[in-house]
Amino acid sequence: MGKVWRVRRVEVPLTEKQLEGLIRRFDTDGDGKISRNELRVGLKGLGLRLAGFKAGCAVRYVDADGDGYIGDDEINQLAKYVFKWGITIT
Ligand SMILES: [Ca+2]
Ligand SMILES: [Ca+2]
Repeated sequence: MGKVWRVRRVEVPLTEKQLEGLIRRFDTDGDGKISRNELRVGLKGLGLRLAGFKAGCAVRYVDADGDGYIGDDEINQLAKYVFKWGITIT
């Protein structure tokens, strides 16, 4: 009450849990894994700069078993990694 909310450009930082859900939706071919390309497209969709570069770094960092994809058990780590970038939705 009496509080004026500015509806334009309200930046809400995503939590790790929200990021994880978001990242799962990047899996456009539905194989349950996030490829570097799917991550790049997804990050770009969030308006992130250098999405291709960041996707490459993220996969290299997070891909523990080295298959080049972010599997189900690695998505949680990816969410943690992406969280550090402080993704916000506007
Ligand atoms: Ca996929
Ligand atoms: Ca992997």
